[in-house]
Amino acid sequence: MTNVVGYEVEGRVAVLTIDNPPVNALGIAVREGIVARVDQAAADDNVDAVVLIGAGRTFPAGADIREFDRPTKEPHLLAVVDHLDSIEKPVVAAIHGTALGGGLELTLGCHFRVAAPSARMGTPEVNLGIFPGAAGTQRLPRVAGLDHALELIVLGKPIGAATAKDYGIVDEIVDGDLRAGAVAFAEKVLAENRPRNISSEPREGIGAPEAFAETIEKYRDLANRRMRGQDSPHIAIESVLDGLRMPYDEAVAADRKRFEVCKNSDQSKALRYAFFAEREAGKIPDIGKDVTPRVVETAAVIGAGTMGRGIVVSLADAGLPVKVIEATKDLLDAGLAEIGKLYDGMIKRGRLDEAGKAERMARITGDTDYGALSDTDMVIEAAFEDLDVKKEIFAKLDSAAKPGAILATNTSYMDIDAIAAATSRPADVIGLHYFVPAHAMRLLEVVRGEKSAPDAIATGMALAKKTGKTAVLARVCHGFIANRSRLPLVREATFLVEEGASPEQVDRVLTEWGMPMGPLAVSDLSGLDVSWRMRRSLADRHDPDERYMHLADRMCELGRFGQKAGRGWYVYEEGNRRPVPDPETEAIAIEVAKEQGTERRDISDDEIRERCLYAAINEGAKILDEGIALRASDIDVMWLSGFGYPRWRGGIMFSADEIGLKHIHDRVQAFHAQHGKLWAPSPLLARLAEEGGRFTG
Ligand code: 3H9
Repeated sequence: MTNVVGYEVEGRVAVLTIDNPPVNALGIAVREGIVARVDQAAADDNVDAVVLIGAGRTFPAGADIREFDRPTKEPHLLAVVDHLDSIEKPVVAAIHGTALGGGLELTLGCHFRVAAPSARMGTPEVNLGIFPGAAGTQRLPRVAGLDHALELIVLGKPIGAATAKDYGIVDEIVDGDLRAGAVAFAEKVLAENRPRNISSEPREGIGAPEAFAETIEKYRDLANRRMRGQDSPHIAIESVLDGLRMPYDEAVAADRKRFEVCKNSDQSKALRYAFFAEREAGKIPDIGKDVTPRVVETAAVIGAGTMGRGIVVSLADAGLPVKVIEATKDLLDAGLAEIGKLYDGMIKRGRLDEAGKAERMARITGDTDYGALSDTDMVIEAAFEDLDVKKEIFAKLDSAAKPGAILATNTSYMDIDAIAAATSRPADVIGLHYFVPAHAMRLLEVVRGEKSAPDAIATGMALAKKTGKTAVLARVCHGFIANRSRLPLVREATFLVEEGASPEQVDRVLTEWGMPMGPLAVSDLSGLDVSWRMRRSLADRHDPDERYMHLADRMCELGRFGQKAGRGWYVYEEGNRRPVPDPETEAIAIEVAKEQGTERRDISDDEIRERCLYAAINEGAKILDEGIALRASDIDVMWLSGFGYPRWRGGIMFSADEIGLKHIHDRVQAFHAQHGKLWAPSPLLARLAEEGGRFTG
């Protein structure tokens, strides 16, 4: 029990070291160990003060999230934190790495806190659908003041050691050896006979909620805007307010009950699922730790269009020197100028300064000659979506790039094996599918071709990490995982408009489900012509028995390309991105419905939700069944980081499991009977529905 918390005495200071890799999570063994060791120190006549520190990479990064699925074992973390208050000898927390959630709460039970300069601290619990349930909501306001406490608790973003010192959370920053510095600090506390700070005691300046109405309103508003639909930030605020209204003991007693409800909520389960799904996505069964990614110290991007420019920025932001290759000097200059403008935009929004821009721009060089690529470690092609163009580029790359360079294509749907076949080294070819805008979007779909080498794939995954992106692996098929699973949702959205729903009804139903924007407003934003071009390029492959998106084509034929044209599914006033309903869209829909023999009718919100979501889920099941995705949770990670699917619903596949696969299969069958071939049920969905199974375990 105590072997996860070590005990050593230095001079008259006991050093308790929590050693529970990888992140020193506060599972039951650690909780028991801390209590036992603290009691040992309290009873040890050779000890006058205590230092609590983490071994390895970090101070505890929180409660053990995996334990949340099981009944809580005593001692509860709250009891551990409270127990620290009762020790007569000063206890100093020594923080390095990430003291998060229960980890930070543990430090608040200590009487003093010192930190390494690189340490980060925070209470990210809201991101897991809970709140700091080990008295963080009571102690943090007393230590840091209400505004700073609410900032940490409601927004869930960690802060650095220097800010923590400004907020009064950290007493001293220790340069050099943390353990030695913490012991020296404890000795100073003893020498100066400093009183112990007990953060559960009432604090001056923290009073009735009415006195803080404005601050509280500010965080309610931020929670509504940044975590729309999510309950936990509001529950966290209620918990903080309890602390203003009640004595400490009553407030924490209320928290214990509230925490259990929160932890068992559907939202928390989905958010915890999302946390582990993201970590799982980085694991590829046949590419173990023994496969080393290739060294990438230089990169190049072919094409300085919208996508190429975003990729260049994401690479330069991560510190990589990047060469931009364009066909002509004019195109190159225009591309580089646009990249400069992207940085200007960041400066305007206060996210970068001029020096930061200059530093990044200095990493970016341009050329019109593929010969410039002879020493580049990774080349990412971001040219026009045309298979012949891409094959031609890859043939050129084959002769220009050095042996072992990674040759990546940023295609969003094309056959990577066909592209790889244009080279003599298909093992070096992978897909890196970025999302617009590539420098800002978190998702990176890494596509594994038939012949991609394991270390080439590992390099793609590592590049994602280096550039702050979430990578998900896909196999080759038209549209890979992300676009292939989303297309059916957009398809149904347009069919529903043809059948009688308005774009605003369709979009409202999906935003009510939690999407940040409706699919039709998104199409207007990204341009209706993008998928129109794709449909036309596939015209010869179209199965006449499958329903076709005639209305979407008609919108494009009429020049309704979306925001850039001032009209698409909606109309847009000059210089305004707000979609305004347009009666002309209905007139066009009526006309197309007449031509296609589609009966127009009143459509319920339920039908819109079911058709849009279940079409995507059915396709997701096919993607899984065909082995295009390694696991259902990978599809979910794509929807969370690529399409803004509400995190508190886990992802489409997790949502399907929660709704029930039997119900979904029944509805898919009904839609199949009504709307034909596109709705053919996935065999995997049929099987799991029959067995009472789940996609996500
Ligand atoms: C809480 O504290 C509630 C309390 O208020 C009240 C209680 C009553 N538990 O992310 P990584 C695993 S709620 C269990 O890849 P990094 C993770 O799954 C908690 N496991 O590393 C992975 O496992 P595997 C509040 C955890 O360096 C491995 O550790 N705290 C936990 O990129 C490495 O993780 C949080 O929400 C955990 N708490 O990032 C912090 N944390 O190797 C959650 C990690 O098998 N954690 N694991 O895949 C993080 O944000 C990041 O993990 C951290 C490290 C920044 C710490």
